[in-house]
Amino acid sequence: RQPKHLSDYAAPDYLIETVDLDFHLEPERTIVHADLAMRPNPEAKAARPLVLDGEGVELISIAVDGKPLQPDEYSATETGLTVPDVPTGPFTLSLKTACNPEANEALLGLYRSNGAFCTQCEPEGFRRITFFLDRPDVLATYRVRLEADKKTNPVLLSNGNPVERGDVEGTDRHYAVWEDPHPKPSYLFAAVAGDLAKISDSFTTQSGREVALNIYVEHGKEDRCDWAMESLKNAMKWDEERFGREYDLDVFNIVAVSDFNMGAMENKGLNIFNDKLVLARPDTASDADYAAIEGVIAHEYFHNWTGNRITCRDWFQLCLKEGLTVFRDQEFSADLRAGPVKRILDVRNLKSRQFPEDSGPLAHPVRPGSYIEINNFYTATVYEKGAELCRMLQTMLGRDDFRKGLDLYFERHDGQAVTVEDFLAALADASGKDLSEFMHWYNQAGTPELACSLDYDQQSKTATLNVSQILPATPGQPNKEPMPIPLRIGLLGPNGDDLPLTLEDGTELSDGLLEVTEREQSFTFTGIPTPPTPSLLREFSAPVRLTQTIDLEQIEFLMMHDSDPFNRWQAAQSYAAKLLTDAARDRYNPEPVKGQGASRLAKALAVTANEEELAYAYRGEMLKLPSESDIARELARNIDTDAIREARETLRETIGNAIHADLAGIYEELADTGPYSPDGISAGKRSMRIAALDLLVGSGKDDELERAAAHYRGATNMTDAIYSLLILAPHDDPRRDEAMADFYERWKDDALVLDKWFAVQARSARPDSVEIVEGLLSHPKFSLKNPNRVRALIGSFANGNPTGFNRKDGAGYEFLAECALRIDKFNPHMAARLLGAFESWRFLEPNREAHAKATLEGLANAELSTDSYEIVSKTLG
Ligand code: BAL
Ligand code: ZN
Repeated sequence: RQPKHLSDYAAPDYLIETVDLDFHLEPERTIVHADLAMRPNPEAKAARPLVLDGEGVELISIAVDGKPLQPDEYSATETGLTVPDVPTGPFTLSLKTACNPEANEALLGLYRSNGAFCTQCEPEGFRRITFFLDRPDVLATYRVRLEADKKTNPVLLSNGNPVERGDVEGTDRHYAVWEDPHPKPSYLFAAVAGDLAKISDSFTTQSGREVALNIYVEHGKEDRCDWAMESLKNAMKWDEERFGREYDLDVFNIVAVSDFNMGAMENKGLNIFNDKLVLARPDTASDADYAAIEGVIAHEYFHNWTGNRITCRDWFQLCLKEGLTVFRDQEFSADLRAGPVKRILDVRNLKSRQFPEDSGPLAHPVRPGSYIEINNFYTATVYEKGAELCRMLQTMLGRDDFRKGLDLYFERHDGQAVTVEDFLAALADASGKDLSEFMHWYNQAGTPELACSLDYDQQSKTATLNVSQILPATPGQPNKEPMPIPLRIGLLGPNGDDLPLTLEDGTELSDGLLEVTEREQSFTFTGIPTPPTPSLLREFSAPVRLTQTIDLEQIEFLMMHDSDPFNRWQAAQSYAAKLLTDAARDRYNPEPVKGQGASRLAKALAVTANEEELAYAYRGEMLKLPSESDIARELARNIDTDAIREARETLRETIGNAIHADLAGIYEELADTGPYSPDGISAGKRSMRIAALDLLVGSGKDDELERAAAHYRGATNMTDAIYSLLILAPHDDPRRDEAMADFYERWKDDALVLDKWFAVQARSARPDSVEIVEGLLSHPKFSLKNPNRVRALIGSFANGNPTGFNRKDGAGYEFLAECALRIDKFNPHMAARLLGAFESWRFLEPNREAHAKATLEGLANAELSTDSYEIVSKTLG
């Protein structure tokens, strides 16, 4: 349980040039022959024993250059293989090993999902298949032969291009050989064997090469793959047009499996997906599912260049591939759909998942300096904040120079395993901009606070923006250096138009972009005729917490007039958040959410909702109140989740009544969305209509609950069905029970849709939600072994039901701890993820805080995996 440190990085002692693997696939005993062409690394300090990683692998035989080694010439343990004496020049290491895929419940390495063999090797799963230098800076070309029973495994896949296949004479077995010409680290290895259906298509690259595209799924699911295929083709085209990146093999395969710890995996030429992120049909997948599939299919595809062709030197550099690839998939989705709405969704995701991480005991830099278990660092900080850093770089360099920088990065480092410094050096060299201070963003944890105030001087007709950056202490980092922060702003004149921005030195800011570099800085604008209304951090130009002295009237003004769609939405959120935090701070006080401010907010929302030139999806977002977690985050301390819920429900009621007629009008007007299509306009209409329905039901009128029940009954697609079910779920009403039973009956044999049924109940804020969720653990359709079902029930409860999880008596905490302990015995990765839900325990009011602490202490005294130990010990602090 000793931490590893970035500063201890040392180049590998040996290199592996080619890997020849031969798999004899059997469910309970798979034999792997590996021939590894190795040589000492000239960059290593001294000749050393050869030490290979391994985990639970059984060594059957070992030879060097064809000569078998005697037992006293090596040592093989549960965690590795050491050969003290190997040749000083190139040599071939031959290993014969065995593993048991059927018994592999950690879902790392080679395992079985629904009768098929599949693999997950990132970050350190390859060592569960054979002994290896299982680190990302050892790059080799692979030739893989898979042999298996032909009847049960007609499909045999690995990375690269298929080169040979045939029957094994005299047996019921067959084989396939795959070759991957591109050197890759072991974490990108993949193999799949099973009885799968496929849909096929093709893509012609910009240079005219034909690529065969296949998506493999369970039989009977072929009719749910069209959207994933369309998304893949769109992604391939977009990456050529936007970043000049072309695909580099003859085939691109995607396999969807139902047991998968993560969302998907970018193995070279053979992406393996959680089937949740592939399968979609209008009656089984919601608009959000469609959007997620589009984004993740693109994400994994984009890794081909950002991650695979150029990979990470070590796992501390994980953000190098993940942050950049998330940024690329966000840009892709924004280009394909309504850009501002995508930005709103991304920022909402960042704030709800990454900001709490950054302010809690698990805070770590985007490039961490140490870790105990790397699996715990696939975090919102590495991914989402990592993407924000790339976005800031693009903002500061401008799109053209950013593109030039990336071109140089690809040219310089193709085929290499590199660092964040290499990435920034390419951007700096191509743009001529000094980015040395930008490294602080990668090395310093915590969300900076940007405290702003605007002073207006009537006499000189100037407005001065004063900015301070406050860098909070985080674990192990008490003091921090100021960081370069791109701050995009506007100043609104009395009619709501943007005023021209001219700095004192005469510089005209046509794009409103300032660069804050000091702890304290001021910017003075000239020629401002009257006191302006500041619109700060437009487009959310940096991942910071903006604080400013601004009153409700000014926020309302921005909500009506801001030309920046992001900030216009932000103003609506800020207005509501102000009312909600005033109502939920210390003790529940209904006045702010029932009084005049709430009525004004309601009227402003109605005006925006009726602005027809705004996109439906955008207007839908405007109608959504901040979530309970958003309010908790704004309150920052002494959090009482019941008071928050009461405040939010009251504001929902006030708004639902104040603009009832407008909402009902919107609801009726959008009734006919035509045949289902996942496109932005159709999805936007559904989203806006459901947002109106939510407020209407919030009004408390009985006929509005009937409206929601009728919405469920009349639903012709999953979006309408699942959101109306979600709205009905907290109510004690026979119509809720009927809808829930109907949904179950209809979908009880469809795993992905049934996950939604579990999730809706887990998220439903009811006094008895702990008991409901506990009861569902014993449901015949529930299994702790399937990650999707665990996330649907236990994950949704812990992360999507703040009142249930934080119930005053501590029962929610106890429930999560018990589940995590059970799961930790066989799937530590999954258990540790669930335990992340405790990250904000110190901000709770004292009674809840005490319950959470007692539960965490109980966990700390239990027998834990390394994964869970790291989370629990750091969370307790
Ligand atoms: N590399 C793990 C899955 C992903 O981020 O694409
Ligand atoms: Zn990724």
